[in-house]
Amino acid sequence: MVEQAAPAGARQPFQLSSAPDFLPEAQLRTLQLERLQATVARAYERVSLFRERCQQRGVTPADIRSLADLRALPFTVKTDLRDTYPFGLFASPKADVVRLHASSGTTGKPIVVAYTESDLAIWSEVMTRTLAACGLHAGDTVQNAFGYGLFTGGLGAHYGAERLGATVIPTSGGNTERQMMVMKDFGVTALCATPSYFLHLLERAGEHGIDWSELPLRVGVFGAEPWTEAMRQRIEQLSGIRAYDIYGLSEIIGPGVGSECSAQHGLHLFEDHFYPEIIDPETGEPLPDGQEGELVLTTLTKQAMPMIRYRTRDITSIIPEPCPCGRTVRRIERIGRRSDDMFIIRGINVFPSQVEAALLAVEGTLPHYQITLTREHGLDRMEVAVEVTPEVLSDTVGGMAGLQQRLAESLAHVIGVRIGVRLVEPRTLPRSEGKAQRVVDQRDV
Ligand code: DLL
Repeated sequence: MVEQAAPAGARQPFQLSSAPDFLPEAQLRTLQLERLQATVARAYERVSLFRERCQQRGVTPADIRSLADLRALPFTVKTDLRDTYPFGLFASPKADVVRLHASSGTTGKPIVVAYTESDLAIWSEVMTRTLAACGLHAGDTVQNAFGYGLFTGGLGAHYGAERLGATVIPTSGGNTERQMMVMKDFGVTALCATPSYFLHLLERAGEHGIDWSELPLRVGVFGAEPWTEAMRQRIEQLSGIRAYDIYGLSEIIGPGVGSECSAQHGLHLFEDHFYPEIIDPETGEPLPDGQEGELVLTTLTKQAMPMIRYRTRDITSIIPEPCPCGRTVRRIERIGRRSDDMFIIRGINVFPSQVEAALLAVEGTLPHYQITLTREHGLDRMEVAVEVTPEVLSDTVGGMAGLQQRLAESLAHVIGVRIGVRLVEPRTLPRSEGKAQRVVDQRDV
């Protein structure tokens, strides 16, 4: 299946037919091996942390004779970036670095990531492939509400959309009034944002009397935070657009690591540039396709900051079946959780995405919720606040109690433990302009 063609007379379109997404598998593996060998040699020569770790294990670049030999190499973890802050993992002289981004994380110093000119060209390429996979083409008008700045979302999507031949409107995140104006007046056909910020825009559009069905908006390109299939369905129902999931992380390049396609099942990884492995997060051992574990990525073409076997902490699995869209680059399941966002309630492991799925399975709620964690006498407690629709709010007290009961049951069913639910009025929970804060952790307060 090939995505929609560009309208005649548009700027030079991105050539989907020649895109590396469709390479025959053998050719792709050969290309990956050549690139892997070059990357390992570069990192070994130029990054002392990597070289020392290889020496401790007795491996040299010459030992990488097949893709499977990658397993002999050491992992890289987030703390390696923090410990070598700011520039310790760079493999290019500062003079060749043309861009820096940083990811703040929740505590301490940010991590800094670097790009050479060639890295930026690759980033534009993979973002172009991302947007094409989401059904965008030359001639589209793209409102880019990913944040511009140190965050990679804004500039990543920007260059990809320009290279695709689209018209980009760099609204960045926030300033919702202006977003409304742009969406209404500029003929926007595609919008990039975090899914939580898009929900906020949808809500505000209703208040501004904007009728979605009259807008030419057709596609939403959403990512940077976990969101469930149930959330996609809500978004698509409420807005009438097609909502696609895109994935990436600063350490690897930013957005542009993987993307859904028209099949909307799993995200294709652009594996001619980023080589995936799935490992058991406890033992570090590789897992077979289809089995869930931690995604580990190795960059194959990055110059300024090659990443070898980077442990993403994102939990997913490789989908073994070929995709109906015809792309040969492999797919991963959507990222529902990270290995570090789990909390334990009365002995049961709970992930925020399970809470989202359980809440959205019940009619009468809005897709806005927040989880609060507290600790009493050494035990974790969890409460979920969820907004209800205005109709529910005007219902009888009995109606509200019934809804609360249904939500508690749905949560108990999904999670296996009863959790406190608090119903709140529409528009009372905080709205995000970027990544939503789904969990408020007061356990150390
Ligand atoms: O969030 C890059 C990005 C920008 C991706 C715009 C997609 C769109 P970081 O700020 O470094 O980079 O955060 C990376 O966010 O390890 C995941 O845990 C999470 N994440 C990103 N995309 C998704 C997604 C950008 N589609 C971290 N689903 C990653 C679930 C996601 N989690």
